Amino acid sequence: MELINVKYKVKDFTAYVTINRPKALNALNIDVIAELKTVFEHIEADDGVTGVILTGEGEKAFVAGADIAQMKDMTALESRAMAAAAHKVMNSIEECSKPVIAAINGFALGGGCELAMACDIRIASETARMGQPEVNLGIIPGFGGTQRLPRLVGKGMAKYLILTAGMIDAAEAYRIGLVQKVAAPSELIAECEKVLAAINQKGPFAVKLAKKAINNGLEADQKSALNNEIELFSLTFATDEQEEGMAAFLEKRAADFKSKK
Ligand code: DAK
Repeated sequence: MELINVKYKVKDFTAYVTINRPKALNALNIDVIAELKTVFEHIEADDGVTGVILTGEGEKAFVAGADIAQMKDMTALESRAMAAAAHKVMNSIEECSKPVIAAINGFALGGGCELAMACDIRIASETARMGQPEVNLGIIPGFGGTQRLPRLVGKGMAKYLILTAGMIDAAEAYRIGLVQKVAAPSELIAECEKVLAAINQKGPFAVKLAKKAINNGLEADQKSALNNEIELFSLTFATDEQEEGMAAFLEKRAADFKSKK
């Protein structure tokens, strides 16, 4: 993988993906989006990765939005191509078979907030600031914000944030359910690792199916979503994981899912 704008490393089965344009507050340009695509394709195919932490380089920003300098002179058709490419990447993160945690280490604005929302879980540094300031620029959110934000915080709060272009701090993001935890800046990555470690102790197939059931369900009407849950739930009974998890409970011992893989 040739990467310039994104850093990638794997340690202890965790992939660390870091957007690396600190001079532009890690703004998303076409190259970053292309590199994220490559990285997430790689993660999906790599059995040596069981979880992902996505963050921004430096102490100031997760991602301060799409790159305004690059967008300024785009034609409508160019902006459409960019949106299509970015949506594919956001979807591949949302649908990744491994849990993805956004470590929000500073500004997460516009496309940055949208990138964080495509992740499964968001953990913010106390210094994080989040928002969808697009209407300040005469545009609307274009990387999924009009759809993922109301699904996370409700229609009223999403309209409030998008229409006012307001920026909120980590405490407020936590209060409205936009982030699931807040950590001291120095503890941010460790906190994400702790959450991934907790998930990794569970049955990996069950974790994957639970994520799928939630994602599928939110795209469907309730009846179809519940039917989908029945199918995925019953599938877990075809696995060694279910046998091991239930046997371990009844034998009053910790489940050992790893040896059942
Ligand atoms: N794009 C490009 N450069 C950026 C940037 C951005 N989004 N944000 C910051 N920078 C650059 C600044 O220009 C500055 O560069 P130099 O002047 O040093 O060369 C450097 O990063 C440091 O920024 P500041 O000097 O402004 O730092 P401050 O601490 O004073 O302020 C700030 C931090 C985050 C409050 C401020 O930088 C800021 O307001 N940034 C812009 C936030 C923003 O509006 N983001 C864009 C939201 S709109 C699309 C789909 C989706 C989108 C667009 C198109 N299509 C399908 C085409 C999404 C759009 C958005 O994300």
